[in-house]
Amino acid sequence: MPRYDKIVILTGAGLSAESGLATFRDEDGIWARYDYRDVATPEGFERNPSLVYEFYNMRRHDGGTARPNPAHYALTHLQRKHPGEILIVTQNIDILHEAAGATNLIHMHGDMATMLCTNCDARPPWIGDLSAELACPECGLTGGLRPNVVWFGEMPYEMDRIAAAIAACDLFISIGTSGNVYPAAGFVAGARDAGAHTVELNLEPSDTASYFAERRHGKATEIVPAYVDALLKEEAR
Ligand code: BJW
Repeated sequence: MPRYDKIVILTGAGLSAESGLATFRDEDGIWARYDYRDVATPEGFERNPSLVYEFYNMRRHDGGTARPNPAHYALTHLQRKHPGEILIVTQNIDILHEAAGATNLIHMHGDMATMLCTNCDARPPWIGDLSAELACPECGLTGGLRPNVVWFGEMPYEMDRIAAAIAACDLFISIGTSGNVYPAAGFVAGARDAGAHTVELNLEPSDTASYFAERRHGKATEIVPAYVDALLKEEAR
């Protein structure tokens, strides 16, 4: 009988930092170079779609060359070895969890593998650079394609499934996220209210650090594999 039956793992940009992908709010992060209102809101896209296409084409190029790091692989290892259920909820749009072999995974802020057609709601594969001239492969209309990402003011994906998993989990682990962006930043409080043990694994204490029962701070490639090893050893006893 494992100590924890149902585990939810929330991941953020810090998990992919050591794969070479920039975080958002660190000193050298994406928001130090771009105003989020210009590139990560529906209003910004309406004002200047070319800038938004350019921003996400660049992010997709960077993401395409990135490889999973030992922290991504450690989480996949945990999913394979742990006898209970493990849901990974990522805020990241990169596809490094998939590349590392993760299975039960939700991209709550979308992903860079697909586009979103605002004309027909299709989410076809994103191949090549996005532009206003591109026609949707499903409905054939031009001008409606955008990155399949969740911007400020939009509803994150699969919130019902996430809420149900958090309400039922007995271990909640948050990795590489600053705790700045809701609703993800509120998951720890929900898990705690549901009686789960809560663990933060991050480079430094996040904005929501005080909500966690256990905190380990350091680089994801070091602390995540170490935490996974310790958890599996404890469960094997
Ligand atoms: C390392 C490391 C290493 C570095 N190892 N660690 C109150 C309640 C509810 C909502 C709101 C509220 N107040 C305001 C809102 C609205 C808004 C919001 O949260 N605003 C805040 C700024 C206050 N939220 C929304 O609009 C969301 N929608 C919404 O709320 O709908 C209504 C709703 C309400 C209630 C329930 C359900 C729905 C949508 C948010 C969309 C976010 N979109 C973005 C961009 C799109 C995707 C993309 O382009 O990639 O998503 S913003 C950006 O931030 C991106 C990220 O996924 C997200 C989170 O960032 P993350 O991952 O935490 O990165 P960082 O950089 O902040 O942190 C990295 C951390 O890693 C740091 O702590 C480092 O120390 C650490 N680190 N290197 C380990 N090597």
